[in-house]
Amino acid sequence: MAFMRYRALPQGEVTVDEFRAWLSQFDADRDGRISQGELQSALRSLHLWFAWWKAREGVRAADVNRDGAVDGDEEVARLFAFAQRHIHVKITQLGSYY
Ligand SMILES: [Ca+2]
Repeated sequence: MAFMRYRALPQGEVTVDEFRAWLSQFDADRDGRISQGELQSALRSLHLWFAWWKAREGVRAADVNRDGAVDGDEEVARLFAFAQRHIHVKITQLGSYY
């Protein structure tokens, strides 16, 4: 039985490198790019509502060269900024359980 267990985002302040390391585990086809579907899995692992919608908005916000996936330093940095704006609240909430 295949049970995927994902590492959680570090609690508190997350650096772009930590974010990238966390994100890379959802790169299912290991092509070094995060597609909308892969981003959706990442958001689901955070138990976020509207993961599909947020994944679409995240790729839209980050995908500078419009190839449909997030790759490269600039796009990851833009996705990180998007995540801080849109999922940061949830990350802090998760922290309060411990
Ligand atoms: Ca891209």
